[in-house]
Amino acid sequence: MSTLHITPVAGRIGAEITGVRLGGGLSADVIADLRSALLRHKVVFFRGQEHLDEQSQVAFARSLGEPTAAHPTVPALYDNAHILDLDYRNGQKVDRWHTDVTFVDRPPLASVLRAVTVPLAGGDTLWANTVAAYEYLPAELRELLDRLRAVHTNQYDYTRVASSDDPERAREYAEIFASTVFETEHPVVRVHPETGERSILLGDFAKRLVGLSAQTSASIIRLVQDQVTQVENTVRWRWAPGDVAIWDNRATQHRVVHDFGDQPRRLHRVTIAGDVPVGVDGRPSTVLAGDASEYSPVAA
Ligand SMILES: O=C(O)CCC(=O)C(=O)O
Ligand SMILES: [Fe+2]
Repeated sequence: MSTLHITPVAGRIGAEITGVRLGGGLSADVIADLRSALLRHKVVFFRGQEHLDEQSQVAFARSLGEPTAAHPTVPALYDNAHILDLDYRNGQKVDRWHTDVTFVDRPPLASVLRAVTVPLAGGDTLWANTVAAYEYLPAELRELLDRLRAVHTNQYDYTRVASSDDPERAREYAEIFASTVFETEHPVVRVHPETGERSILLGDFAKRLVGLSAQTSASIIRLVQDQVTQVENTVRWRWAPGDVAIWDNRATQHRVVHDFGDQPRRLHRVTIAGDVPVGVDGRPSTVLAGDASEYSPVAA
């Protein structure tokens, strides 16, 4: 047992952790407690970690697993190969519910996100618990979803930018994002490799359901996403500089709230290598396009 204090933030997801200074070299006890809090609460928050920089953020992330490259297609921060620089002046849009990097066969196990610059108000981030979402579905719907598979892709429609955005920058960013095509077929319900819990694996990169018409696919995806993102399944974090959030990317979706206009907002993300998802029937995800081996090893 370590000296961590863990306080739930919302009823079904999220906890704030105090009593730890994040960085490399944390004791095995602390790491074990952090890991179990992450499995239980799905996203954990830390205030006041202003001492962290790129190097120590990566060193800390390494204690949870092997850091991936910053992203399969988006270049890393200039001086650190593991840091994805989320700076909203670059035309990046993450204001739709998603699980990180699900267009590859090995989506990250977890993401470690650190606030560098945030607006005085606005730009909160929301997370949804995809295990709770599954558990609260009617049994008949769970049984259907257990058998479905979905195609996830990084090819997305860059024309769907908000009116406040710069369409030219959004188009440029979308071109980089999709510069190499990645496409993977995942089970819609995955079995969590550590907890055994069933979790919904969909989100914004899921484009269609295998074997169903485009219309039926879209309707079912919308139905499920509406359930996942019900406010009861979510938690919302109001950032201050130096805050860190870690989420279990196998059990959550998230999105930013894009209500901060032109104010600067910048966060640095490190992702930890994950495994290949497995469905209720034991079938793993399969690659349709793209080789993600340079992006990330497969976690054991
Ligand atoms: O900027 C945010 O709040 C979330 C960004 C995001 O989607 C991510 O870090 O994976
Ligand atoms: Fe994300």
